[in-house]
Amino acid sequence: MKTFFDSIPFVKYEGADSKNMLAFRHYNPDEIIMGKSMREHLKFAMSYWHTMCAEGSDMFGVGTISKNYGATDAMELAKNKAYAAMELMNKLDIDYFCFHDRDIAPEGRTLAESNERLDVISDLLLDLMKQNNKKLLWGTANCFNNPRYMHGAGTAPNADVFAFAAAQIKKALEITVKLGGNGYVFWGGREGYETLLNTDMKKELDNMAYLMRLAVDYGRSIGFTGDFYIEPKPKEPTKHQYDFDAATVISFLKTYGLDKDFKLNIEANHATLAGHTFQHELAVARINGAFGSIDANQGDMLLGWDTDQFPTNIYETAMCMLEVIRAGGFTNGGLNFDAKTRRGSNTPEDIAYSYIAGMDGFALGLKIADKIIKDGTIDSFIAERYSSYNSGIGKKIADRAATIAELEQYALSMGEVTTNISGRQEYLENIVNSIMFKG
Ligand code: XUL
Ligand code: CO
Repeated sequence: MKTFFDSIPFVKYEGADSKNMLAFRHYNPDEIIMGKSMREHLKFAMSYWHTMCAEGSDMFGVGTISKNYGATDAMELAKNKAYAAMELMNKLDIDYFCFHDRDIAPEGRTLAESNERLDVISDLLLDLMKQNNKKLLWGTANCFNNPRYMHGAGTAPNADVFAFAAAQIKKALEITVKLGGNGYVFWGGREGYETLLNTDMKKELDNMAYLMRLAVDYGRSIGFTGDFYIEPKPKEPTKHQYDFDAATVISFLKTYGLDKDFKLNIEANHATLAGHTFQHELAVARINGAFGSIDANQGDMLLGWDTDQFPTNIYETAMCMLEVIRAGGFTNGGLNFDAKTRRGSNTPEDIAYSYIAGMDGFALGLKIADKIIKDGTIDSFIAERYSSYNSGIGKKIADRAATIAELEQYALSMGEVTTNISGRQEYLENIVNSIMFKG
């Protein structure tokens, strides 16, 4: 079999003291934490688009790394990419991957030709996945790149575009089911607007929901039992994306009766673009029963766009894994590295260094989250902070058995509140630091 990543070894766990940067220092796939292996907890996935396709171009310059895989035509390229993807996942010990339809097979001159190409490549991927024991975390359709989607896909003012998007999503669902995908993602790339001077917001939202309803009904009819996800993002490419953040998306799903079939795919960099922490978005999803999957990356707090960097901030990965554990862990979801090497990190080894950094970052995050839970200070502090609801007037409120007149009587007889106690934020931050760093 042709190989493409000869400079990358099979990466193994060597422990925290290893000096080998092409080894895992913290990700020990078989180590058991809270009764489950790290492999099962973390469910790492490779993003096909960044890792197999993107060549490092930006608005000011062309690519800096070739993802040509020695191919001379578009279909040979797609096939070589599939082989290369398996080789890389094997070397990095990653079990899952995620793709857009157009990442795995190039768009043809017609929709029919695009679909035929998807058939050919998905046949190949199916074989390769069986041989290499790889799984599809989720599939999706790229309904944002082609100029036909300049005004949106499901939210386009042009019904022909809506129909085209529906057809593309139908095929992407078929491929996802064929490859045993656990999830199907809607990221509303162009589903937003630039100005209300030309936009009927209600019509666009109604249409977007209808497209999702069509996808759910069709997906279920062809045997898709996994989760549909919406991936919230507040801006970029449009000024105002409809799927702004977790709370907006949950309200949308409930309004249109889609909440039984959809969960959320939370991306760290999208959370911060919305002015939230990653942990906030995960918690909003969790408390609404909508926690699904994660696009693992990090942004740059000095920049106002989606930098999709590999996650190396351990405080963030720890808070993320704390939320994942509180949500009961992943079922159909996992940690997809929706992340790319910087434009200046342009060698195949940089891809390996990046994944190792991200995987070790989340392995450490998992270990720290486990320690925070076992230590118990944070959880018991939170429980204690609300303990006034366990007895007396608080118990009545908690039981929803109080009347407003009774509460007034209580307040009048109290005179003034004298029972507020410190929230101890800095103390708690230092507790987390004392668990994370032993010096
Ligand atoms: C874009 C983004 C997408 C989705 C899949 O910001 O995150 O790659 O994850 O379409
Ligand atoms: Co993403």
